[in-house]
Amino acid sequence: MAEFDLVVAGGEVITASDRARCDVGVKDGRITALAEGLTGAARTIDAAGLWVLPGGVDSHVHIAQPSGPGITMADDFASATAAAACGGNTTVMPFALQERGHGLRETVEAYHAKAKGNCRIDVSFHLIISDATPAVLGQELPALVKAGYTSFKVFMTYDDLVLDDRSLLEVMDVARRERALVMVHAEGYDSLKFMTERLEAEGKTAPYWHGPSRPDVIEREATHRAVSHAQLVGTPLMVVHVSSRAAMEQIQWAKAQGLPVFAETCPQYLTLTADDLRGLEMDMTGAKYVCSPPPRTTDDQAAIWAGIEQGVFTTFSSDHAPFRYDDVEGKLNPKARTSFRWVPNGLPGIETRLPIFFSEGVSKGRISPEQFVALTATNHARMYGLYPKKGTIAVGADADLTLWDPHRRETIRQEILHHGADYTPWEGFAVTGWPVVTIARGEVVAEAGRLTGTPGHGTHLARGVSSALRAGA
Ligand code: DUC
Ligand code: ZN
Ligand code: ZN
Repeated sequence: MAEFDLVVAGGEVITASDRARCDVGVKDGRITALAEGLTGAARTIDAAGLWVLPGGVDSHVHIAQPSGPGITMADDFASATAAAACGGNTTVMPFALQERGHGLRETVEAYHAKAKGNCRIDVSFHLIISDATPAVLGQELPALVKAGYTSFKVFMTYDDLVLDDRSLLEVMDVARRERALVMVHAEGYDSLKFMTERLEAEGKTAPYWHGPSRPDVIEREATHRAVSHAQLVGTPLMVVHVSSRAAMEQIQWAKAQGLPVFAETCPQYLTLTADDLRGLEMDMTGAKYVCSPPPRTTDDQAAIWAGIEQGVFTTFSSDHAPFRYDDVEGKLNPKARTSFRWVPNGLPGIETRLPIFFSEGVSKGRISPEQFVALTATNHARMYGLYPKKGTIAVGADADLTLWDPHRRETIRQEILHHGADYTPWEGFAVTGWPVVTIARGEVVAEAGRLTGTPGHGTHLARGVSSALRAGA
């Protein structure tokens, strides 16, 4: 029997901390050797001229999530994980969203039923808590954390999801006791509603006004409030999808106090601006860019880049929340034409996160390849309790690898993508650097933009404790 099922030969192996030209030997889905000149493989992939990176871990994606009456997300688990694999990812972390009136355990089971047999790469669910009942706080949440659902998101806005301050504190307190990580959507409910109603009363209803309805002041206030709540309770906090200088400054302030506050940002906040929501002439095409928080200004982009370079951000995620544009169940649903508030919130980005960040970051000299790996894989695994099984290249780790061509030029176009959306916000965006082979637990799942694995290869991962909650982290 061959010593290795697979050897990836002659590539430049790059992790968050090191780089070396060596072969990667794989047996039974795990890395069993890192050395020069490995032989005895059933299959050898020549990686000469390529970089061998840990497979991307995208810790913030939405898949098959209920999105309101008459609205359907554009991706199920089959299409989302196919797109993720083609985009160089080997693990994604979607949310299991609790709808009010429903329990958490039944919510998780429903998402497992949707995912089972359909995933091409590994998945692991975060929870979204929308109904912090005594049973949820006292029994369901503690039991689910023990079962490996060690992170959950809370919302400070949206009629169907918002938690009031008392509930936020209660959820954070469960997280502290059970050693789970709280992720927060930091936009304030009342201020946002006030702005929305004021704009609508002035007849400002086109998708463009989505941005002005939720200015950076609203994100800043909520970020500060969430940080204060986490400090009061004494638990770490992950502020997801940070979009603005103002919100980022709150995180810098928290870090300067020594608080365990972490931050995530996304491609849309580096590459899109509020002007994209104008569409052609303040028309509905602006809906293609409606996401929350909204894209801001070039000054905010510069601030976020500076934050990335200086280590303010721990993770770079897609916040993939895909809706079709030309669809009555998507961005062009009938109510969306009456006001921006009804435009489904989110962008498709699971397949384009890595190329955009590599191109704008590494190819343009803003970050090192090692920082790229940390921000797109290793830190996700650490923060969400998957390290060192995921997020690195080491003997014993899962053989999750992306063979990356750092010089390949490509233009992002809808026609080359695999997601269920009918558009990409980055149509025509030119990049340098592209994933050419994706290997998930030793199986080649995507090669040159073609799917080569099987649905069902991906499995659900129970997770351990976040590095944010481990002593000395
Ligand atoms: N928050 C997200 O994280 N994704 C989509 C929409 C939202 O509000
Ligand atoms: Zn959110
Ligand atoms: Zn999201």
